[in-house]
Amino acid sequence: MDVAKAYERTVDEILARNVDMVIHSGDVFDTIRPATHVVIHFIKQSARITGERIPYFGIAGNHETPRLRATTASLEYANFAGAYFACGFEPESEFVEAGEAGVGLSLVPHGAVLDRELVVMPRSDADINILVTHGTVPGLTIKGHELGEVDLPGHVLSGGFDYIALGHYHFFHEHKKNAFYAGATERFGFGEVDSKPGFAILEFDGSGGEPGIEHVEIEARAMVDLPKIKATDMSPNDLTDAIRNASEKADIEDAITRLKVSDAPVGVAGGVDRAVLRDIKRRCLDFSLEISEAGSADSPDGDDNVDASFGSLEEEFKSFVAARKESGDLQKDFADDFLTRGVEYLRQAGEAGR
Ligand SMILES: [Mn+2]
Repeated sequence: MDVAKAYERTVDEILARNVDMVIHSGDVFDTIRPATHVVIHFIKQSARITGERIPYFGIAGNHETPRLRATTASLEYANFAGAYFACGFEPESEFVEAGEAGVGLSLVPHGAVLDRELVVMPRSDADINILVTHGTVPGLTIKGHELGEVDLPGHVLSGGFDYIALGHYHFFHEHKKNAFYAGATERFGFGEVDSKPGFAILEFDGSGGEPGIEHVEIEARAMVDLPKIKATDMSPNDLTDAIRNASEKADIEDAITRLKVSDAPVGVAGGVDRAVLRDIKRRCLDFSLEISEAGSADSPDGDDNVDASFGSLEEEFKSFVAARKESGDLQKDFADDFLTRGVEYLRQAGEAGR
């Protein structure tokens, strides 16, 4: 699947709107070492912005910040296309003529956020001052839960800026009247099934007040969460029929599709008609069938993020990583990456074994 298309569509929308400046608040890439074709796509599309003589600035997010200060971030490729991304461990300050305004940009890449003593000041020579940074703000709540971990200290976010461009949280989200997460341009998992991918347009009227802000949605891959099937007492044929019915009731063409089945009698999952599954897989971009057996730890409708077909092994792996993270044997960022990838491999192995 072509995730990079989202960036191209975003650039299309940006260019259609005659903007005076473009700001990226981090996590262009999801890894420190993106594949070559991804980097090339990024440079080409970025050059469409700078080719119109539109100033383009950004910062590195947590995903693309090098682990070692001595290494270089892939984002620096953008600098060859005339954009500028701050990728290091220090805040940077830029003065940019954009439209009729002199704009002061305080670029605080994720690597600099880790500095607890961080102080960032607006520029006195600028008409408009914008702070660009990446991380979790105090008080950010997701699905009713406040995130315990805050990596953007409050004192940095209160310092006299006209606007704070936040990156990291994938939803378009107002933190304060003048501080927003622009949100991601693409969905990255089923936790974001309700998100509206896009970007934010800011408008400053020169009065020194809060800018107008508009969220521009862009077309993204469709994600479809099919209604859950409770498979108590079902035979393999019953379950096959239920899966086929569920897939026929929704528009899953080219979508990323998920179907959860709970309480399947032991052994029934293996008897589901493979031809039916193959047919569904052909219709959508990606089909993830998550079957939990009756009596497995996670079969009640509790945790929505658990792939129950791998309940026990996955749970064991998760608690293994959590314990190592807790004890400090694994560094937090590494532990999170390790967990995500490990779970992915377990699920892939589960798919292949079916
Ligand atoms: Mn991030």
